[in-house]
Amino acid sequence: MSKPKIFVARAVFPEVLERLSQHFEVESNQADDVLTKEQLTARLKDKQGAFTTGSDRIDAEVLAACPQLKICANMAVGYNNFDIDAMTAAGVLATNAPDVLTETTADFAFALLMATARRVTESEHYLRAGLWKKWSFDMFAGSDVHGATLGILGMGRIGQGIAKRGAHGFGMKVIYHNRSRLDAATEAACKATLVSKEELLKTADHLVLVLPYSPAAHHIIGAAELAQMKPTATLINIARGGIVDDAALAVALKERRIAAAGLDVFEGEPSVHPDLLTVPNVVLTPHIASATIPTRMAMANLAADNLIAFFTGKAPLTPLNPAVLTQA
Ligand code: 8YV
Repeated sequence: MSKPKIFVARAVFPEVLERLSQHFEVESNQADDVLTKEQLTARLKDKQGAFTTGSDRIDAEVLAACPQLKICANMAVGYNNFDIDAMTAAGVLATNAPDVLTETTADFAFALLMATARRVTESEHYLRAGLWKKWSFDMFAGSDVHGATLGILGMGRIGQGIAKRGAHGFGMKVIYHNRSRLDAATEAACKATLVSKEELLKTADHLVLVLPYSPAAHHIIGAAELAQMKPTATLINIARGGIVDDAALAVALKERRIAAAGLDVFEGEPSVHPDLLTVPNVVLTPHIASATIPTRMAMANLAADNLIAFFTGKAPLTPLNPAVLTQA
């Protein structure tokens, strides 16, 4: 029997490709070219499966041109690159890669928070530029992380990991806003209190965004929300570009309406709003929150596991539209 054909849309670990090739006829993009929609469609046309990343958009147009496609396995927990409704309508299973990146991503939220609040990159640039001539009492004075109020918008698995680090590691008071309230045991483990969005914005010393992107979350932090934050506050976005209005944020940072921001995701990335590149009180990283080798390996293997399970008649591990599996 011939093996199902799959396309791996971006470069991955050779070990994972090797695993996949035991089960599939694999075509891969090890050159790691960022494919246009037309190129992606052309490569998927004769495939039954796709191994995708957050930069590969699967929508109704792609699906219509690829009638043999049965499953798209995303090597990401976020899946706003998938049009889930269109995939369900086309009978194409979508899977993502949750859990395996939770702790690594929560670690990174703290890396970015601490770098931002304590002005690590700004002061390093100053030193490298040869500007450091003497100690002074307020040089690069930042804001404390320990004991401060940590606000979390979006309290899923990663939000909870951040809350635990803040509450137990840094003695922070943790407040959160989420679509639904956590159960009492989880709230207690996170030492977190549910508040309104307005209260969150007004009270947080450090506000971390960890909610999934959806059209409803577009610019959920814009000029009006930034105006409600403390002028001493820090804003951290490790969620998705588009959740923050980057142009409004650049203005707020420039005018010191908030103290600083740490951003790992951007509207239209890899492009970054030009004004964010010129304001000093922002720490910018290129979407690396899940980037450790063990975690990226686990994410890739989970995407591979989903493909292998699906084509060997087993239950996929992390389906997003499981209704497809029972469709006639
Ligand atoms: C991925 C992410 O690295 O998992 C996610 O949702 O944003 C990152 O961990 C990125 O999306 C590439 O797939």
